[in-house]
Amino acid sequence: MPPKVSVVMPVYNEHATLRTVVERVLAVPDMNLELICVDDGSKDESRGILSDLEKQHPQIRVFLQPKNMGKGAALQRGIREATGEFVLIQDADLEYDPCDYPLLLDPLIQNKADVVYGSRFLGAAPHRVLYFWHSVGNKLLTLISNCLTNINLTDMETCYKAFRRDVIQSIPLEEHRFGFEPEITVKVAKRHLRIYEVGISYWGRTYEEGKKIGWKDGVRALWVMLKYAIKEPVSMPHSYIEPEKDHAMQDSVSLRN
Ligand SMILES: Nc1nc2c(ncn2[C@@H]2O[C@H](COP(=O)(O)OP(=O)(O)OP(=O)(O)O)[C@@H](O)[C@H]2O)c(=O)[nH]1
Ligand SMILES: [Mg+2]
Repeated sequence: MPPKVSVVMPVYNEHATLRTVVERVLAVPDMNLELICVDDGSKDESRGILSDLEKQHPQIRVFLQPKNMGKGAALQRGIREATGEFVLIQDADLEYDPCDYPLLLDPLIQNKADVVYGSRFLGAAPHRVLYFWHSVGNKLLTLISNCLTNINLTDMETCYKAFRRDVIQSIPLEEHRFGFEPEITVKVAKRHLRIYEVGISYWGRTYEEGKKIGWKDGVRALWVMLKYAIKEPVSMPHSYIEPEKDHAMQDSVSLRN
């Protein structure tokens, strides 16, 4: 039996894509997963759709936020409820492809990584060609994040992030809206966790197709990065490397000492 994975899906007014994205998540072969959907006070039919899906599929657990509180708050709720060995974030639009789960989970399953980011700027998978200035903004935010944390990511803002559950549940999260990505990046970097990146496909959408993120979110991300770069203390992981599973890594650590 493969290790259990908790897929956490924040949902806000996603009636157009919700059924399809849930079907795609559940259709990934050879997975042992629970799908935790957190509705963030949707005003469209998303809640009704989630309640139908929960009745149809025993792997789905639905949680309702009392009002719209933001993606970060929805993720905090979902992460708290997770029971799998690993936790993976999945947006409820169709910009990311669940077929990439095996790629994302592989470094975690091999116990090489504590955290895996799916990068839209790496690899040969299809990437929709979209806004030039958006890609500049994304790369600039990633560059600033790298300067502040001294890690070499290529895509800090990616939605596809996967974690060991004990790791993500041990990190206190504070950002309620779109600050989740820069907050978690600074916090994992400060903890000196083992971070990997894998190239993923990206089926981005245009503003006409429903894209919402704008330049103000970029400014907010900058502020969040600076805030946690200053206030988050540096700490070392204590027991994240299981010795019996990772002799090679232990040996290389002792050789360096
Ligand atoms: N916009 C928005 N999304 C939310 C909120 N709460 C939860 N979400 C969910 O968070 C995920 C990401 O939201 P998106 O609006 O797609 O944000 P994004 O992918 O960073 O930006 P886009 O380029 O606009 O797609 C989706 O699954 C949303 O349904 C909220 O308050 N506002
Ligand atoms: Mg999106």
